[in-house]
Amino acid sequence: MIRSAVTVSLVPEARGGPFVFWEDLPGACKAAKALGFDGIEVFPPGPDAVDSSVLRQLLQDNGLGLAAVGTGAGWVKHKLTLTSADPAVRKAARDFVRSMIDFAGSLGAPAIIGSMQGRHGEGVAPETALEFLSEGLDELGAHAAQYNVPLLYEPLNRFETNLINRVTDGLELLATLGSENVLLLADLFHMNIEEQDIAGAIRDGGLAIGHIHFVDSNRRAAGNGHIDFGPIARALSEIGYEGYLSAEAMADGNPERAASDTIHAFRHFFPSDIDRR
Ligand code: LER
Ligand code: MN
Repeated sequence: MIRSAVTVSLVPEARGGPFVFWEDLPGACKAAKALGFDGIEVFPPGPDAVDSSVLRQLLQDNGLGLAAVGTGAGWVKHKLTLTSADPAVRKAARDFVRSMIDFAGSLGAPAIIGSMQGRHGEGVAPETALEFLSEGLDELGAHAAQYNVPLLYEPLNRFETNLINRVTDGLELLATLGSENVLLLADLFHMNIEEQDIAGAIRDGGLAIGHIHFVDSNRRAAGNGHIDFGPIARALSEIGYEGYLSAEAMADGNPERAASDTIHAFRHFFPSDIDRR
């Protein structure tokens, strides 16, 4: 069964970024429950920003799952990346992500490596950056395994990374890893820029896809841009996708509207996943 989720950012420095709810975690949980979402995806400033027992209780009280935890604050707040030229920065980046995996894993959720992957250049050759990335993903994927959750690696569009932009390149990267515990996060916004055929790329990804950022072409809530979600829904059904579709979208100052547009699109394109409840 495919489940719906909506993002909540707790990072003031990320203001203007693609998150639906902002700062008020209890309020976001209440709104997500009222609209009928299955879960939330949280973007916290760090591993200690939210008490995990408080979050567990909030999730339980609202009948929500924790879909995933973003680690991008390591970049936004501390300028850490797994591919920095500076070994001390690479180490601090791995330490940061490891602690986020511990936070998310203790709640049964995977952590996401998106902007923490960094980019090549500034003294780091392309092959070297990919080696640094593989080393980081291997170590962190193995760390996540103790919680029985994968580590999610997200290809980003060319304006955000020059490392891996497409699903098939992501598959090649996963093939270089010793850990089998790293899965791909397919973000429809990035895919709309980089893939020739979004549904085809999802079929190529198959069960290596562990999470989806469900969003439209212009990074607004699904239904507000020009992505054709019908073929995407069919491709997800064909590959037997059973994870979350998580709304990582710009709210344009109206989180309730972005969330309600998302859940309407979800119900429209994934009716059998609603019926099976
Ligand atoms: C960044 O563009 C993105 O899509 C996030 O999910 C990365 O953390
Ligand atoms: Mn994303």
